[in-house]
Amino acid sequence: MSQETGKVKTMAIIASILFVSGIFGGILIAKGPLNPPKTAQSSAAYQLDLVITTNNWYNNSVGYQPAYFVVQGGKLMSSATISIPGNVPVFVTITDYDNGSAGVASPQYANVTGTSGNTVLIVNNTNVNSTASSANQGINVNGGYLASQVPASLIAHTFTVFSDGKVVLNIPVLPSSVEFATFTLPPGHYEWHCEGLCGSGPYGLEGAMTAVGWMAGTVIVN
Ligand SMILES: [Cu+2]
Repeated sequence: MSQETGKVKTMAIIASILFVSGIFGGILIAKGPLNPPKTAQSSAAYQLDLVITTNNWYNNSVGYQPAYFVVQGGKLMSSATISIPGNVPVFVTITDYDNGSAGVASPQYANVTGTSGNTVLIVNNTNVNSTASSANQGINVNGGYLASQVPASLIAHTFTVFSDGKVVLNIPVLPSSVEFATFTLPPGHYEWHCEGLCGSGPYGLEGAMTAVGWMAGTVIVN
């Protein structure tokens, strides 16, 4: 076989592979699920996962400070900018690893506002417990409590969202708790801030409380 014939044969084989894979590829694409229409996508609920941890090194004079993080793609990311879709129910889960309470600057932040029913489901090791029983596969579960308000002195942090300085969302967060709520916001740029006195300094308003990506940031609603 001459080199030229070999090249031609190789080309013919490559061409037929491309042709066959083209046909089957076409069939696979045609048989694949259709992309959902935009309207269906935009009406779907959105899951926002926030995590509060405490062992974050702030600086040598302040030491460790608490900080909010956003779970994205299985990783903890900065909370400096939180992006969520607009006019869509957002299911927010706040997991608070902070076991201490800080209190709040103003009693209004003890109220749950801007969530569905103005309530939050609070789950922690005190209010979720179980009792052995002969029914229910051997366990009776008491699962958290739905709160529209919490004692101000127990608050560890809040997730509070402002629009032009006005509170549009306030979720008080208790120590060592996981909280669940749903809210919907129209598109726009908002500010978020923790209103717990969780920072450093004599009033707990310094350190993390002044720092973007720690206890403050922007919420971009698209
Ligand atoms: Cu805080």
